[in-house]
Amino acid sequence: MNRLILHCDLDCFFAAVEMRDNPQFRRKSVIIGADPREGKGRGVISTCSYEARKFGLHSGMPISQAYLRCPHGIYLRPNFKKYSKASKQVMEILSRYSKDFQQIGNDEAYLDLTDTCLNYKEAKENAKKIQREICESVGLTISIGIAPTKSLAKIASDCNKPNGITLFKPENFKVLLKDMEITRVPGIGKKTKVYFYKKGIKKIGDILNIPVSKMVNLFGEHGKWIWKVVNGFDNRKVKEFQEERKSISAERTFLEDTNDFNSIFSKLGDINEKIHRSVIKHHIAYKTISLKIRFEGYQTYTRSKTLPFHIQDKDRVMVVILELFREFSNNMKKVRLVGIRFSNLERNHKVRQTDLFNYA
Ligand code: TTP
Ligand code: MG
Repeated sequence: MNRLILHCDLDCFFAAVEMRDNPQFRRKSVIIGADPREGKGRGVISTCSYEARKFGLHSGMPISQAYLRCPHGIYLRPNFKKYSKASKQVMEILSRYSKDFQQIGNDEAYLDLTDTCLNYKEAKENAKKIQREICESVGLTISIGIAPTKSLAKIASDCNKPNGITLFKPENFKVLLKDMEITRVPGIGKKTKVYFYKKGIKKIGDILNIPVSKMVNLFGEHGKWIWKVVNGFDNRKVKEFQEERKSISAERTFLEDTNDFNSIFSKLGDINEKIHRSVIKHHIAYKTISLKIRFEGYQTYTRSKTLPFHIQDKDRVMVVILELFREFSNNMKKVRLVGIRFSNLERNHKVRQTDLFNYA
C-alpha cells in the first residue's frame, strides 16, 4: 500500500510553550513538573527541554532525582490552560491540511496526504509549510515523519527531533530501521525490551530477520503486531473515530511487577477513567468488557464478559472487572501489566446525555 501518512509531534511541548513566553528560559534546562523543593519534593517530570535531557532527565522521572542531576535547572509548575490553547491552535492548522486528520493526545496528530500529494517530495513540501505556519502563528516547533503507515510515520517523527522532517519511503524504510534500537517501536518500552533482549532481539533488524511465526511463538499476538509494524503492514486508517473500529482499549505496565491488590485495582481504576474519557467524547456504548492481565514472564491472559445490552457505565465496568479478576486470585505470580478493552461497540448519541447527567 502506497500511502503518504504524516505523524506530527510537537517538540518538548509544555517546556516549549514556557520558553516561547519567557525568552530568558530559552536554551536553558527547563523542567515542567512538581516543585523539586531542593531535592525533597515529590512528583515526576511532565517534560523537559532538550538541554535538560542532556543531563539524563526525561518525562516520568521523579523530580527529586532530576534535582540531583540538574540542580541549576529552571523548575516550573505546569500551566495547562496555556498548553491547551496552544494545542488547539496547532490542531486547527494541522486539520486544514487533510480531511483525514486524527489528533492523539494534546501534541500529536496524523494526517493522510495520499489524496492531496503525488509523491514524497510533495508531502515533504507540505510538511515544511506546516512547520513554518506553526512556528509563525503559534511559536512552536514540530517534528514530522512521513511514511506509508501510521506506525512507521510515528517512528519517523521521532528520528530528527527537534524541528525535523524524516522520510521513510517504501523502498528504503527497512534499511533505515535495521540498526535502530527496538525501543523506537511503539509498544516496546523499557520493560518489554528486556523480554526481547533475552531472546537476542536488540535491533529492529533482528525483528525484520525472523519469520512472523517465530515472533508469535515468542511473544504471542503482541509479537505479531510488532513484526507487522516494522515490516510496514499496518493498515489502520487516519480517522478521528473509525466506524469500523472494533474495540477500544487501554493498558498500563507497572513500574515494578506487583501482587498488591490495591495497586492493581487503583491502576485498573485509572485505566477505566481514561477509556471513559474517550467513550464519552465519541458517544460510544459497549457490550463486551475484557480484562487483560500479563504476569511476570510475559504470560498474558484475557477474560471477557458480554452483557445483555449496550452500556456506558464506569461503575458497572469496575464490578465486571472485579468479577473477571477473581479467576486469577490464586495465581501467585506478580502482575506486570493490566488492561481493559471494550468491544461490541455501538455509536449512540443518547448515551452521552445519560452519562453527563450521571456525572453531574
Ligand atoms: P510527548 O510528546 O511525549 O513529549 P514532549 O512533546 O514533551 O517531547 P518530545 O519532543 O520528545 O515529543 O508529550 C507531550 C506533552 O505531554 C509533554 O510536553 C508533557 C505531557 N506529558 C506528561 O505530562 N507526562 C508524561 O509522562 C509525558 C510522556 C508527557
Ligand atoms: Mg511531543
